[in-house]
Amino acid sequence: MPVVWSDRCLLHDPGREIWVGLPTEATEVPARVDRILDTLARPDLLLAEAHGDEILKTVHDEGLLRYLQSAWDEWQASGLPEDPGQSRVVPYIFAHPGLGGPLVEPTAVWAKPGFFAYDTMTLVSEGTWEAARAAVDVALTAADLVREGERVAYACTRPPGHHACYAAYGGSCYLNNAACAAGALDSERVAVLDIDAHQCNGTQQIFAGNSKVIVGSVHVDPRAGWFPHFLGYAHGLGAKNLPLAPGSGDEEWLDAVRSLVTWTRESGATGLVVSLGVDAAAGDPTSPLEVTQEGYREAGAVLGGLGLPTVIVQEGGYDLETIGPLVLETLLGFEEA
Ligand code: SP5
Ligand code: ZN
Repeated sequence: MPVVWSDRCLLHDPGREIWVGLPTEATEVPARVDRILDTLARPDLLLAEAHGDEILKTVHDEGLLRYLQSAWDEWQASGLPEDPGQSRVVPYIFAHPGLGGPLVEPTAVWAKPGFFAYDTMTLVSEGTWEAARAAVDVALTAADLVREGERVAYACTRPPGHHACYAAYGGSCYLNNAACAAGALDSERVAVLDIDAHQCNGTQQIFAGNSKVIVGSVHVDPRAGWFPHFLGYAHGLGAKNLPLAPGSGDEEWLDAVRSLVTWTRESGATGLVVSLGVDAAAGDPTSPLEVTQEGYREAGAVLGGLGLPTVIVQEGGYDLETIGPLVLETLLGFEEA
């Protein structure tokens, strides 16, 4: 299958994540893309083509787009990297709904991130906008190929996108690449099936009440203490959520993937976007699911069995030793379906 990427996706360098107030090592690092592409070893890699903002503006609020585009420049111009010495854009105060409202976009450079970010783990560096915008181009280029007749295309996107909401960013995500791909497919009904270990709260919010796009997700049960904590429960409205207990392995996970596929078939969907996170694998540092490489290969085959025009969009997966093989096995499983 065609593999689309962009060297601009490497420009984002969050450096670290602020967790419980402390700087911890970044998990969403540029090397993830290198490891995937090294393993896929395709001589025929396609570079993303630049696309306009039309679809992006249907997926995201213009205020969020404007902010992300200028956030690092403003931060740098404000002198915060020298005093007090913070080289990444990071929030300190949040526009929490409990404040009541109306909440007004603040003027202070150090207050602005808390108007648009919902966690402290998703830092903005020099190059974050360029990389996130390039990832959208990667997803849109893959969608073009599928619209033009390819059965499936793989978008090697980074930073990931499925936690990015209409007007807010978080969960290592800034712009929702999979949502853009779904918006670009010309199928009358598109299913987005998300097999990342974490629930796709952004994708679900963006398409809530949308008649073209339906969203299903299998993920670790947020009730067991996992990101995104506030969302992703089975009773979540407007989407199919299949939360799994920590420790779940191939059997439980593949059962859930199969039921997402059955649900998709019954929905009459004619196009498919797969949000491919490989962080449900045993050994991934960010989730307690225990899926094997064979499990990912079988998931690829199950998803491929739908026989729909498909864009596969990269989401999470943080174990640098196994991220490449896990993606490769999934794509091979899809191709052999
Ligand atoms: C796209 C994607 O997979 N995003 C993952 C976002 C989940 N990150 C939440 C991490 C929770 C904090 N764990 C800190 C452990 C420190 N030892
Ligand atoms: Zn994830």
